[in-house]
Amino acid sequence: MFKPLLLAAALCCGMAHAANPLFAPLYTADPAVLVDRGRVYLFAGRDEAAPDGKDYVMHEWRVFSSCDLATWQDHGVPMRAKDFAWAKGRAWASDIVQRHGKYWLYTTVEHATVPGFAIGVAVSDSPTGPFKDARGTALVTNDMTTQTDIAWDDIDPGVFVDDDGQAYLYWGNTVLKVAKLKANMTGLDGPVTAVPVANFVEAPYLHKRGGTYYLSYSQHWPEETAYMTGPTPLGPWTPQGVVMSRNLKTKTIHQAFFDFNGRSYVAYHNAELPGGGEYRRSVALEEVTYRPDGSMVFVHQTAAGPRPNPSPGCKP
Ligand code: FUB
Repeated sequence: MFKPLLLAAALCCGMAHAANPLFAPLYTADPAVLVDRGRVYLFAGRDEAAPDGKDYVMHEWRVFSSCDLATWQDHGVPMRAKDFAWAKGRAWASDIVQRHGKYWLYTTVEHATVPGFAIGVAVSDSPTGPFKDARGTALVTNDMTTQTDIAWDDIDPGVFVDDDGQAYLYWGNTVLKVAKLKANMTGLDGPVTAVPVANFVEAPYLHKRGGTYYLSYSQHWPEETAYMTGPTPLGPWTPQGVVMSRNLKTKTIHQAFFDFNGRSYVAYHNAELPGGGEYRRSVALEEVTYRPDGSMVFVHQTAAGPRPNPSPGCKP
């Protein structure tokens, strides 16, 4: 059963328009977006750190949906990190795609027996879950990649299914990596390739507009959002610069670009909810504009968020 989540601005002022950041009073981070049958589904990790917390406390992902980006419904918890029997916990960044009539959730978790972070894949018949481990083992473990010796370099999956059905998995921290996915979505198809990107930190995300592929990511520390463009899902990549500036209250930003009902958007996180901070972040949304040459206009964070964009036929 859908539980309406009316945002603070809507409650106080009788407005339908959701203000940034979204999903108060929950602290949320690392948005991933799926547009399915005219509806936007937004997945986020839930930040549960105490106000004086010194690290992420993240046990579960949450999923919300909207027909207009103004009113959101809270569908609760589609999955917890420990739903992967092989995981120790830590529900870090995820990504969601639809394929073969099913919904595939790729997530970062800490592995229980292979030291370091890992990437798992879970599947559901519904975008709101529940999601179940699709393999029974991790898709990527820290020992599979050797470019750096840090424990958190295999995080932040960004999955993209191209028009020809080929799926790609980008991921990484410090070193950007990519591999093709098998048609069954649960295995790597071929080698893992490191992609040299200056100043890359994390949060790779691939989207396509017309015939151009956009590979966005977080660079520098504190992070800002940069992107590159290319003619194929594997590049070659042309750097296009910074599209969103760093946050004031948290060093991470983690973006997801998407199109919905004729307009373009980016979901990201800041820490602007009351009581927010480094480990108490909040997801927000902005509209994105493309120039005629395909480059993106710099995105400024706003308190208002995007104007409502009602999707015809989508039932709130
Ligand atoms: O939320 C935990 C980690 O912080 C994510 O995996 C990174 O993208 C950064 O946002």
